[in-house]
Amino acid sequence: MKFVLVVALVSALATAFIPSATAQTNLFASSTTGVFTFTLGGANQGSFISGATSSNFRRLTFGADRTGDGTNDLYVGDDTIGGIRIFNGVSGAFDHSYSPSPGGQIRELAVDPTNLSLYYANLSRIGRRAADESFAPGTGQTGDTFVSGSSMFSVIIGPDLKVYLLEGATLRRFSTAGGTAEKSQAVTCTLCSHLEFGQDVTGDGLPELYASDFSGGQIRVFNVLANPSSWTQLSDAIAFGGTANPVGFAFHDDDMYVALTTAGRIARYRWSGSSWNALPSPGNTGDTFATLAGAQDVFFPIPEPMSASLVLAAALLLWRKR
Ligand SMILES: [Ca+2]
Ligand SMILES: [Ca+2]
Repeated sequence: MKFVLVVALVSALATAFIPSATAQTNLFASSTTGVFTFTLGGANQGSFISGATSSNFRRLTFGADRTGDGTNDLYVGDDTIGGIRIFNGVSGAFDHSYSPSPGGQIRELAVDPTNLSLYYANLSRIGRRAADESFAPGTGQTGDTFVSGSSMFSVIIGPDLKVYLLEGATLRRFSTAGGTAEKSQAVTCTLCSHLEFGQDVTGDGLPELYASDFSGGQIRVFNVLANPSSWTQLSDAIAFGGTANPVGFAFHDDDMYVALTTAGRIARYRWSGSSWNALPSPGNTGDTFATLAGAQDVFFPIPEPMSASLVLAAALLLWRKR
């Protein structure tokens, strides 16, 4: 049964992720004023986007092709317009934007890899649009509202294809149908601003759920997959201190990249098998991968269909071992 599920998902992903003209191996990073690409050596390759400016860009992700060229496009939250800007995923040219209603303060973007629906957190709710931008409300909701609430800063789709979000300091899990939370649990997090599944630190082959604590200055870690009915909060991955203000972060191989907005840099750490250790890029010290004033988010695009399929298939195959 689970094998059938894996095959079905791989097929869905192969359809959903359309081949890109160019393979992307760079890190994409947003700051309040731009979107840049970096080599894994920490070199800033300059602005990726053109045709739109802001003083309040936030999170970024790659999602459904809206420019019609057959490649995934770049989505960036923009507090200045209270909405989401869509850029050509290959050229970086601005294409169009939309403002959810209620709009304002888009603080997180997440894509469902099976159908490229876009989820967005804007404090009072989680919104959702289908790949064609049509409204995709959750059960019992209208318009583009997936679920409503308060202090909604973050949302992510897990390898179990469930929707995880933090409402204040309460971690909640929903099915993609929305409606009532399947599970809710209070956690320690002062102001969590981003969620991501990443490095398995418990050794069971299942990724952990990570959250950046903006005010607390930590990267929090939750084990939510080993026992879906009983979650545990693990030791913090990294403690930056309260003034660095970690926001978006991303995983690549054994490394974690973290955008520290007030500190104005992207930090990098490598998992040793037992701890996270600072890994500066050449020419830098401490945990500095690159300096970036007003750093907001970091992201590794998965533009090629097999890459996307293999990532989730691998996660699900590991999941099968339970
Ligand atoms: Ca495109
Ligand atoms: Ca684990």
